[in-house]
Amino acid sequence: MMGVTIKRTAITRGALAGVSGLLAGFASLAAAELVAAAVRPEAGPITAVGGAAIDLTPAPVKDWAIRSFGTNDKLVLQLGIVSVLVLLALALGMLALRHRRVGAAGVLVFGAVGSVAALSRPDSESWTDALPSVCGAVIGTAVLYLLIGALSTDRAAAGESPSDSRWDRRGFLLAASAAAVASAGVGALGRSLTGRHGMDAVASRGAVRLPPPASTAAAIPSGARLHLRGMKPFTTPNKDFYRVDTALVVPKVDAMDWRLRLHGKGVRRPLSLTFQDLLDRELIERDITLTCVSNEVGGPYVGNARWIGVRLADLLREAGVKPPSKGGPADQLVARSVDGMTLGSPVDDIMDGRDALLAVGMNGEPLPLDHGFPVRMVVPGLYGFVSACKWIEDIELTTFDDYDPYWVKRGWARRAPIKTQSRIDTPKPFARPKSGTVMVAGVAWAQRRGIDRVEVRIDDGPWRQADLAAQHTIDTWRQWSLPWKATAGSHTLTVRAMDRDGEIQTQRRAKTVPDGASGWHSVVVIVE
Ligand SMILES: Nc1nc2c(c(=O)[nH]1)N[C@H]1C(S)=C(S)[C@@H](COP(=O)(O)O)O[C@H]1N2
Ligand SMILES: [Mo]
Repeated sequence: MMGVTIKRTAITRGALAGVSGLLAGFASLAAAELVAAAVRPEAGPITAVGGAAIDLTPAPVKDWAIRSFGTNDKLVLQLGIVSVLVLLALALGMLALRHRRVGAAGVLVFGAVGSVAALSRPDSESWTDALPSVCGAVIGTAVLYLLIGALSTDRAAAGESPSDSRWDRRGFLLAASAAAVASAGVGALGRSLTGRHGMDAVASRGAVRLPPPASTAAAIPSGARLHLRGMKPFTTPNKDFYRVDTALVVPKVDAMDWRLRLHGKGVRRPLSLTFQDLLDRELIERDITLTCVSNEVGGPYVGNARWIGVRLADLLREAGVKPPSKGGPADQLVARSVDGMTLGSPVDDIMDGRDALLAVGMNGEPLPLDHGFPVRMVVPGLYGFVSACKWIEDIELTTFDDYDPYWVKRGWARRAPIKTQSRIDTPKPFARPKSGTVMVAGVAWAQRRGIDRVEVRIDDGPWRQADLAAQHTIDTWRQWSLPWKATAGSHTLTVRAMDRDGEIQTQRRAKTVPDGASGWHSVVVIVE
């Protein structure tokens, strides 16, 4: 009888020790959140550790995460971090029940990990970034020590009355509830302060009035848009535009405080520009299709928008920069964002007459925060990771020999022009259309070259020429369609494009790493 009671008591105390660990973890994250709101929201332990995890993840794994979870990859990462923390907190609670000081001190290890992560972030500029993790760890340690204290009274430990759980049940419940309520309050306060932090950026975006561009975009020919069900619109609305970046917390930049520095090799007159300086310059408006190197054949990471911005080549010339083809010393332009991301583009490409932009507007509004407010780069013909720096704040002229930007350090190519690609948007994979005429349609892109022809093959039949919608500009994608007399059964539809250089899209299958996927897009349908 007595044995059973002791065992049950032990189990209860063990479980409550686990709960203590969880409460300590919760208290420590809440405290860290509050301190981070005061110091810098990005220095919070979850964001810092998550950011470090993203940077340390090998390219193939990252690519797999983007492929499997798409834009939810960051949410999945955060859930992963929290799950690991929950398990470790339970374990620490149990440990603390046996070795109170050791267990409680274990929380400090997390503080150390969080601090190191926060301080090593590329956007970290001050030792104060360690404070959220340090304060959180100290609070967590104290909470665990106190709660475990209530669980293990000396009397119970001395075994005076083993049949009865002499630990302070009431004391523990009170302390635990107090810790839970206080943590929830502190966490909520931290959250609301963090939210307020971004409000300057939101307000400054709301106050932006984009001047009319000196050079407007050419009108999109009515023949450029096919009105077919299942097709994506020619111009991708901002809310549907794909988003790919490493930012766990979207940088909130106040346009009024923003400055862009332009400096480096061969820069005779370094520049420092405000947002207003940019708006006061000649603005141009262009339709440009952006593509991510992580886009699989047939994938969704491509979008077309109407950008407004300043010609980057004009700024470079003003600063005295010459492209290497004209004897300039710098062949790489490295753009750096406020969150420490670096992207490198060939100076020759940017100055070859294409509309490489420092963009301030996207589809008629200031850049959305997710897409780089207040200023980003957009370069026709180059994958985003070698050109499209969002939240840009610094441009340095250097060489490909001297500096490898973020993605290059992680196994991606130094130079990455966009490969000719085509995609079937309708019918969808494994659709079951009725036999008769079925519209096969989609898009093709070869920015800087333009699309000359699109061909579709049914099963192993001959290639058939698709009807092309009008080509708007060589920097935008082009829609195409083909009416197909579908017969009952399972069929494989395949598409390929030819660019205006006469180059046929290669059949050779390549992975996204290091310089973009290639191969033909196929869709299997079952005609009824
Ligand atoms: N600061 C910053 N800029 C960035 C990135 C990033 O991670 N951080 N990702 C790049 C990549 S890989 C692509 S494809 C484009 C995507 O731009 P979008 O999210 O506006 O579609 O942004 C580029 N600019
Ligand atoms: Mo990308």
